[in-house]
Amino acid sequence: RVWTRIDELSAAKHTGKTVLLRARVHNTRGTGKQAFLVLRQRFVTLQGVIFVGPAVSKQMVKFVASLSKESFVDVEGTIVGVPTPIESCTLHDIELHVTKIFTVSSAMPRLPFSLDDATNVEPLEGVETTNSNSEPEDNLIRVGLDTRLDNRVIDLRTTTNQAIYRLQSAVCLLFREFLTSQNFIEIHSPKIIGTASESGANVFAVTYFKQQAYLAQSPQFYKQMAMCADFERVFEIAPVFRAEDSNTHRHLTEFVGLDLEMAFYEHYHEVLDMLDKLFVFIFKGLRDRYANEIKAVQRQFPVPEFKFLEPSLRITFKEGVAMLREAGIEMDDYDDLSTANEKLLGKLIKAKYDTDFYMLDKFPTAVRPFYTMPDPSDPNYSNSYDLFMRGEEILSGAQRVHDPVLLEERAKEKHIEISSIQPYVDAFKYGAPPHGGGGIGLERVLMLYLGLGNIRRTSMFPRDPKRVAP
Ligand code: ATP
Ligand code: AMO
Repeated sequence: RVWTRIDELSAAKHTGKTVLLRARVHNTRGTGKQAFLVLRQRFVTLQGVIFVGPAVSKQMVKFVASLSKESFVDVEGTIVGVPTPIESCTLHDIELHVTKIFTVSSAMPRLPFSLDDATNVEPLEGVETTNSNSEPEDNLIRVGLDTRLDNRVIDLRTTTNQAIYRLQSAVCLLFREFLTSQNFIEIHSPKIIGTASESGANVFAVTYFKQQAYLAQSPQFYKQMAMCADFERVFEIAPVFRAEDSNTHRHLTEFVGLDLEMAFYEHYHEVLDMLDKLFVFIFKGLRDRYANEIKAVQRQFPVPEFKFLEPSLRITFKEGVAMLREAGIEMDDYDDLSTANEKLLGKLIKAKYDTDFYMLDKFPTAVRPFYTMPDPSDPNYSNSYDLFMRGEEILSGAQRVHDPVLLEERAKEKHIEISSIQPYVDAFKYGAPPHGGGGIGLERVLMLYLGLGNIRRTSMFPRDPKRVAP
């Protein structure tokens, strides 16, 4: 038997042909002698019709009309062209005249929510939308995020979610494609580690036989040790664990880290140049290869198109602080950016340069991890940077200290017990190339690119301080 996919069907090729499909029942409607059923595969729908006739009994029509939504069925029938377009289906110029239908797996008659309700336009708190009034004035039902996450498998069947997770896959694909083309290799570093790499407080401890171990907060030490081992250019796509009790729209306790590290020759800006090209490649790839998915998400979440410059905008931390001060913000030279100031700076930059993406270079040394290289010409600042999308951080990175003496000194200043990071420090004792890199949060990139306002919308089964199921 030959199985057909709905998205392969066309009036030109299939009119008059008999086809066999396995699909979900998106909905049904019966009128005695005939019944309509919308069949769905992933995000494409096709109208099916069944009439009483020589091969079809009245009971069969009744059975079709009574099928519960979301059931899986095997259907055989003939493809017929229709004179007036079927607005409610993706394929609007053909329908399927059903001759045989079998239930493969039936869904409970009551769903936690309807898929149609779950795709109604959603008001987005604190996110700029294309309509001036982001609070829709209609009586449509909206499904809350918790209800969706509690019933995630059903929620994920919506067209919007089908598109979001294809786009998530696309970001990883483009990340891999670009870096591979630049002679990076993909590595896999351990997720059970003996010591914290970022700071002590936010690690999940696990009992590891007779000793204590931790879930990796970042592949930081390992991607740097790969530099010491002469791999020159590496990347990793892997889970990152953070025991932060942050109940915000942008923190998860487990997220997917897109990390990279590279040796450079003369200046750490070689790393920034690489990051610039990487992000432009990703943004263009999404825009040019995934326009349909982006459109599908925008139907539910109407936000302005994501804008970027080529090459990307690059400003220094000092310049950023000056812009904030000009806007009336009081802050010291070496203060970190608060979340509010980060967002404000994003707005100021958008107004001035019309870009939703920029790089902020030369952060104060005091607010960066111990492994960050201070700027040799002014050690109050460092050779480190954050990248922002729509005014929120999506990447942190830096040139690293590759001199073991300075590394120990910097660790001690940050009150880190050297014995706890000894194997990492030792890695630099046998010669190490100057190198730098960065870590990106996959869910944040997608949330901000699409303007979804909550990171839980871009994590298939999100983990936050209150949620470990499903
Ligand atoms: P990010 O800065 O986005 O959190 P990061 O990994 O660099 O990413 P930190 O710099 O440690 O993490 O995060 C601190 C920022 O997150 C602060 O600016 C703070 O505003 C915000 N934040 C953290 N926890 C909370 C919380 N519980 N409620 C509100 N905001 C929080
Ligand atoms: P950092 O801790 O800033 O840097 O993390 C890098 C990027 O990871 C994402 N991110 C998160 N995403 C979701 N939930 C969280 N709780 C969360 N925390 C961070 C952000 C952030 O920009 N070792 C360095 C990277 C480096 O220097 O190479 C690091 O981990 O997008």
